[in-house]
Amino acid sequence: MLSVRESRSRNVSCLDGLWDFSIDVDECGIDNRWFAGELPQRRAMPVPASYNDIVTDPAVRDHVGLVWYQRQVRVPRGLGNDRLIVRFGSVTHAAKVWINEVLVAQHEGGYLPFEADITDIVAGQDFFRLSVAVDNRLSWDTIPPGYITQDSQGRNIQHYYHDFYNYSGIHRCVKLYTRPARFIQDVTVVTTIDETDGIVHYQVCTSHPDQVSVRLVDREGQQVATGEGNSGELRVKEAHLWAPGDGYLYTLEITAGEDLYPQSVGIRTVEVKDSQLLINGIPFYFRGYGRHEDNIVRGKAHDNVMMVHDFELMKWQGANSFRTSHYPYAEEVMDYADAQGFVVIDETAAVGLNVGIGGGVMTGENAKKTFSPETVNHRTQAAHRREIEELIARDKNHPCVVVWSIANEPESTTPEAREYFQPLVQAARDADPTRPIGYVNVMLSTPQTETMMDLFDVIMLNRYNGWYANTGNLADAQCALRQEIADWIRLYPGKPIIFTEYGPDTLKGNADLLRRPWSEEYQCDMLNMFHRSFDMYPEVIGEQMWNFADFLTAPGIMRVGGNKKGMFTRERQPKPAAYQVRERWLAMRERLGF
Ligand code: BDP
Repeated sequence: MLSVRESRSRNVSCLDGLWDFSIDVDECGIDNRWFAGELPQRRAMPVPASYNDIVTDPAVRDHVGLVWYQRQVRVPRGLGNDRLIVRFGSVTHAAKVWINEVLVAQHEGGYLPFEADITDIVAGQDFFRLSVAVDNRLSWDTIPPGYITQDSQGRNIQHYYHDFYNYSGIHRCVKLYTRPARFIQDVTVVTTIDETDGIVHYQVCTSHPDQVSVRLVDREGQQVATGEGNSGELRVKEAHLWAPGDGYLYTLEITAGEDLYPQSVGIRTVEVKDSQLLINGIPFYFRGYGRHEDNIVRGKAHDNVMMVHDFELMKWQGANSFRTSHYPYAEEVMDYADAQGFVVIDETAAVGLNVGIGGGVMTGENAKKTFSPETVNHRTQAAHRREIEELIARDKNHPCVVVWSIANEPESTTPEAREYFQPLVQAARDADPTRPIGYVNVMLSTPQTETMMDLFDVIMLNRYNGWYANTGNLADAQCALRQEIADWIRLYPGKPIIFTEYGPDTLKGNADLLRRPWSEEYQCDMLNMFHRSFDMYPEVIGEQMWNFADFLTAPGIMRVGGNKKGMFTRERQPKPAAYQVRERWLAMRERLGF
């Protein structure tokens, strides 16, 4: 799916702002045709934002079910023969969209975009009414999965197996854009390197059989190559490569009939070889974090202020990469990572496919099986496949993406797990034969008990030695960790290992001379223990600690106002360990380049 870009044939306007909002307590909005007029008992709600923390009423904040958003939109003037499209960056988790009284779009999956051509419905009108019914319920048929029970008051209670709050609403920008009636539908760009030349392989899909021509321009606007036809290869002499820390982008200007679409292109290669991940033929070492789209008041909403600030903090600390744990991030973040030369492990929203754990701790639900007709089943798998395909369709042209992560901490020790995942790995490879594929492995799934790692190209490990195991005993934690790393290397020779999570909960300001768990000192010591261990194994090619910043979770006895494993607090202030890690990472940056 193409990103929304402005060009001489495409105008873009933004529908963000204050919308009307109502919760649909009795779930009668559709039957009562709320889309046909003003919403009952409406209040103002900003878009984009999670609605949960905006309000003060717990009944709204914790509402499990449908809520409605609505606004009036002016039809752009002078449309001529152009088409008008409305596009949502994400609605969490499912959406139905009406233009006036016509249902124009339905989408499931809370972190990926969708759009609808609304030209014929709004033709001849000055204004139209845009209504969105948002459903935040998770079930065994959704990604991520969950289930609902009723409490003594008859209220829905949402349960899920992942460790972050189920923020809901219209989380990313809503855009209205125009394009010609005959238009460019899609483009796929793959790049290779031939000595000092870059080769850009492109394939363009158009709505009609129009003649396609392309020109590649550099950052200064100078044309460096041209081509004709729907597919082809462009050779760039002495190419300026996209590389970690050097987000150099060319623009592929695609013309088909009246339509012009500008596609950013970073020329770079990615390959897994001999326990290393090579970017442009050079071994890359990941320094960074798992992150969350999580902020005070706005929840999971995309926000340019917080995005740029977070990248500044990551650069301050010497990071060069992150994982989009545990769902696809806003398209703005992916564009910015491209431009900043950040390296990204791009993850689907398949988190919590594991009834044995929830937020790192045993749930006591081991009696239930994760993969069964009553739990994660073939409908979940179909939704998961769609998630993989939609993610790759959205992000395939981002040079920053070097690995697809198709799930976080699924159950991965049974034959059922393998059976579930094998076709999904194939779906990912069919959608993108060029990038390595991995899944993020949970601590309970050891090299000896894991049943599916051979299907994947990289080993990604979340390990909490010293926290959930050997709590407070770093000597024993270290032995166990090193033994396990050695076992992975022995059993899976040639596969690189990336640590995608490690670190203890740490309360800022909690100092402890005895350096015990939850203290700032313990965070320093535990991270140190991991880092010293990583340094012993060339097969370990990355350290992405958990987490960049503290974040909100559902309430629970294991969480004090959320998960506190951040390098930074939720307000983005550094904990002492952030300085220690900074020293290490800046020295590595000095030694290895970016
Ligand atoms: C892992 C999860 C992550 C949790 C983390 C933790 O991947 O989402 O937040 O552990 O327990 O299980 O802090």
